Amino acid sequence: MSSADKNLSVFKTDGLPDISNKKFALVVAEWNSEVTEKLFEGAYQTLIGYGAAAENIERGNVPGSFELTLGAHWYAQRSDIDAVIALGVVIQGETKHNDYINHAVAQGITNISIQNNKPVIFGVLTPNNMQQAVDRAGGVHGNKGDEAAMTAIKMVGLKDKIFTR
Ligand code: RBF
Repeated sequence: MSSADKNLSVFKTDGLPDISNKKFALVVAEWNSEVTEKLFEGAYQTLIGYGAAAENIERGNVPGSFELTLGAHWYAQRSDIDAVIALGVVIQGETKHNDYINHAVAQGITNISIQNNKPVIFGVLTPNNMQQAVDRAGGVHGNKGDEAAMTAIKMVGLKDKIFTR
């Protein structure tokens, strides 16, 4: 993968699936809400922009990123939801807590994705400081919320390609 491909904000958009009948759940951490709201906005607008219906997008808030796993699990258990996107910001360096939270959420989201057999997207920023977070949530480095939504769309399409024959 070239470095240009790593910024998914300039994603490849050819061959994207029809998501007009797909349902998405966005789970948003309230901790660092000034940034998580921007991630949500980016993810929501990307889903809408690529054809999702507003009534097919649900949102649930959780207090902090640590709770993203359970919030996402609850949505992922619903058979009508096609993909879940977990959005949070854990600032490194402010506290050793970040290591515990980041690892727990990364592992938790991996686990519930496999358990529920559907995409659960890790949209958690782990920057060194607030400025880096702001830069990645609608700032100079794009919006990781957009990328999380695009990842969800692509994984929904891949699942259909593999299982719908
Ligand atoms: N939640 C976040 O989403 N981002 C953080 O940067 C963050 N830092 C925390 C630092 C400390 C010392 C504590 C105790 C919690 C922090 N949380 C953070 C909240 C955490 O995700 C969770 O909501 C709480 O630990 C309750 O389970």
